[in-house]
Amino acid sequence: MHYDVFNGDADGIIALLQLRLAEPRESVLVTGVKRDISLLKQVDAAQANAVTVLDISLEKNVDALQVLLDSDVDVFYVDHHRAGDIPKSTHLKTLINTDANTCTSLLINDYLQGQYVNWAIAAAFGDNMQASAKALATKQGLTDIEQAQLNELGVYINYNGYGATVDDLHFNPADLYQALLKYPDPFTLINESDSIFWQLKTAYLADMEKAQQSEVLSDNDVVKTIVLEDAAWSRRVSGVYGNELANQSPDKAHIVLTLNKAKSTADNAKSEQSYTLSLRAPLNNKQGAGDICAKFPTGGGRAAAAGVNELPQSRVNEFISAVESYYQL
Ligand SMILES: [Mn+2]
Repeated sequence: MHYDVFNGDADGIIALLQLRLAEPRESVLVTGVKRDISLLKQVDAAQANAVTVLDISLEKNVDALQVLLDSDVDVFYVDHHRAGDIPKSTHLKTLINTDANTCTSLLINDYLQGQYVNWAIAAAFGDNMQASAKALATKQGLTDIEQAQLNELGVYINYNGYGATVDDLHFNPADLYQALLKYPDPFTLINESDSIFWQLKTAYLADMEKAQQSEVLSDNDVVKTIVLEDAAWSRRVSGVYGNELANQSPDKAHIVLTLNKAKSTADNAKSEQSYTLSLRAPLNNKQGAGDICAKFPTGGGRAAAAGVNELPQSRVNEFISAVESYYQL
């Protein structure tokens, strides 16, 4: 049995899409919401003979990876997140590059020598790698309108991956992948009325309109912080809204806080509110976000974009100060 394990965001979905358009294969799909990156442990080592892993940190999946390698399962691992110590094994083939300007779909695009480059461009836009996406699009001779269309497509697929659980999402990422597999050329999808592209666009615009009305908790030259309510739409839109804020003010860091569901404990009076936090480094200074978040429990991520799954309300100001002092000139 072959397993395809992939992050449920645009980069993960489109990395697999390119690979399976080029090399069709029956496989068991393992994916989830964008934040769910402990995916490899879902693979049954007894059932698997080969596994492809896309766009999830090797460091965060190394224990499950070691189990597979010890069971003589062949693993092809492609990613751009923190890798940690990569196990040495004849069963492991890796394509890993943690450069802040590349993503898994761009690595796959290189691997496939540009066979589905329009999809790769959409994915790079979706992962907010604007400069890399534009450079590749320009190299392909795409018009400004075509570039804008692929940008939209990437943003909408990426937006679909955000949520606390798959129930928050419009489409289960595995279903979305299956649906997109019918379109070797993303422009066919874009030009088809009522396609998933248009369904996602309508949903996205409705959520973004709500985000624009949200509370601004802090704003200065260094960092802007906004707060979203505890609702499915907030959990869907938070990451993409963070990207939009970053693109509007490329010299600023951005924090998006989304209130978590209150935990129902017997001890309710003592339980504290917490936030899911997403931090974006200034686009013009893509560093530090992962390090700042890693200083807080349940935090981590990449240099350019990182997060904390449960930041207690009492530590919000401390977090904002940490971001301020890190990026202050
Ligand atoms: Mn990615």
